[in-house]
Parts: sequence; structure tokens; C-alpha cells
Amino acid sequence: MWRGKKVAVVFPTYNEKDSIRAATLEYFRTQLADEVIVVNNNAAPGTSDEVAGTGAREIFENKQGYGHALLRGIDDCTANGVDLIVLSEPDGTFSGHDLLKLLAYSDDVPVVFGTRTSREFIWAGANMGWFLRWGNWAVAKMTELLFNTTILTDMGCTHRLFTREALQLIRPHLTIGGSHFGPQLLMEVVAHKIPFVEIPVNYRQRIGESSVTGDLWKAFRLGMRMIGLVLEYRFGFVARDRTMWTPVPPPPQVPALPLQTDELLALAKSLEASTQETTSVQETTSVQQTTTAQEKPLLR
Ligand SMILES: Nc1nc2c(ncn2[C@@H]2O[C@H](COP(=O)(O)OP(=O)(O)OP(=O)(O)O)[C@@H](O)[C@H]2O)c(=O)[nH]1
Ligand SMILES: [Mg+2]
Repeated sequence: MWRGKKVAVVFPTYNEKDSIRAATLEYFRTQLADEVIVVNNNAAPGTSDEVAGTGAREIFENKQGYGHALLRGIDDCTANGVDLIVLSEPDGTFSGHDLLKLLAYSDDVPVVFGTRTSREFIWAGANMGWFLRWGNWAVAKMTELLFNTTILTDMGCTHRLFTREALQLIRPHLTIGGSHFGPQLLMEVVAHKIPFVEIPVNYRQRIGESSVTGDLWKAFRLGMRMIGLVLEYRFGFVARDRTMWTPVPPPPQVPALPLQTDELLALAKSLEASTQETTSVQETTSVQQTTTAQEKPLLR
């Protein structure tokens, strides 16, 4: 639970039998995760036995692929009223310790991306050699430049946080079932103009064999597809009828006290008007705008 909000961590699993138990317990130990949802994507035999008894809820996705597995987890969370959805991997690479950092930024923005390219956060033995690190960085910088976004240094880090409202907005546009689902998720956040921030997350050595970026040739092809995807978005080849994220107008500034009676009355009126305006904005959008990011200014 984070500030009264229900938090769920989604673990897609394919080949993480030897690490999934420890990974699940690591996230529960933070006492921040209300739920850990394991999406079994035709996972290695014995995975379910490892998950049993950890407190995680196991669900199944038969369509093979990283994207299919994550989408299944996302759909489960949004259907069950989870407020803050954190994606991760149960292969030992990501740290439960970073959950707090992702949640802390969710107070300000509806999407928090992790980056694995900050040198101080890359552990010995992690699969983040110079090619992966600088390749990811270069494509992310290209995206930052082409879309004039806030700082981006990693396109494909699974460790990310989304509010339910952000995911509901972009969900109809998430179509990729394979490994480049991660970059598509990022591009849809950018395309919908959803406010986001990117923060460094710990990236450790994988337990067991990577089936995606462990092979340099596969990683290179994935990189090329990422560049293609970014250019498709930039030059409008991807369907464009999107409902943009609706920012709520900021409340009027509260002047320093002491105030005269007539000033107090004027302030009360303007606050009332702004509350009504906010309510009407929320009513006219199809998406519920109830994230802390929007509520927070009203509380100040
Ligand atoms: N390779 C693969 N991974 C899957 C599949 N379904 C779910 N996953 C999950 O996707 C995550 C990423 O796969 P990994 O093998 O760890 O690949 P990786 O080297 O971490 O890839 P990156 O995170 O892109 O660097 C893991 O949590 C897998 O369990 C699938 O069909 N194939
Ligand atoms: Mg991995």
C-alpha cells in the first residue's frame, strides 16, 4: 500500500524457476506490495511449485511472449482495481528495494520508468556491457530528441510503474506480444503525452539464462526494431486517434496571510470555482483522472 493506494507487482515468467521464489519474497519484504502477480507464460516445469506458498498469485498466459505475459498481468491489475502497477522480472536482475523509489515518484507523475544504464547501479556480472548500455542509451536519446521528452536513457527496462489510469488510456494501443513490447509501452506513454520521469534502478546479474538480450545478435536485432518503432511513431505510421492525457488546471496560488476579509472571500470564491472546473474536466474525459499527481496540487 502506498498512501492509501493498492500496489501490485507483475512478474512475467518463462525461465526463472530458480529465482522466482526469492524475487517474490524480496518484493513482499518491502511491505509496500499488496500483491505480487506471477504471469506463468508456459514457464519451466516446477515454477508453480516455487511460487506456491510465497503469497504471490499465479495466473496463466498461453500466448508465448514477453508482451503477451505483461499484458495479461496489466489486464488483471486494471480489472481488479489496483491503483499502482509495477512491472518487474523475477530473474534476480531487479531489486525489491527499488519499489520505494518508483512509488515515491508516483506522487508526482503517473508513469515512472526505470533505467538500467546508470553506471553506479549496474552490478558486477549484470548483462549490461558497453553495447547494450550505449545502444539503449543512444535509442533513448534519439527518442528524447525526436519527441522533446524529459530525460530518457533506456528504452527497454522492465522495471516501471504506472497508475491504473495511465495504463487504461494506452491499453488499446498496446499490440506487441514479443520482446519489443517494452519500447512500445514507452512510445505510447510519449504519444499520449502522459507525464513521466525516468529514474536509475539497480540492475544485477541474472540468475539463469537470458533468452532475450543475452545473445548479442538478438540484442542487435532488437535494437534495430526499436529504432524502427521510434521512427514509425515519429513519422506517423502508427494509428493516431488517441485520447490525450488531460492535465488538470493548477489551483490558484494562495497568497501569504494575513488577508483582509474581502480578500479571503475572493480567495474562497476562486478556490470554489477551480474545484468546479476540475470536477467538470474530470467528468468530460472518458478516463478517470484520480492520480495523486493531479490531486497533489489541491492538497498543498
Ligand atoms: N524470453 C522470453 N521471456 C519471456 C517470455 N514470456 C515471459 N517472459 C519474461 O520476460 C522477461 C525477460 O526475459 P529475459 O530472458 O530475462 O530477458 P532479458 O535479457 O532480461 O531481456 P531484457 O529485460 O530485455 O534485457 C522475463 O521475466 C521472462 O520471464 C517468453 O516467451 N520469452
Ligand atoms: Mg531479464
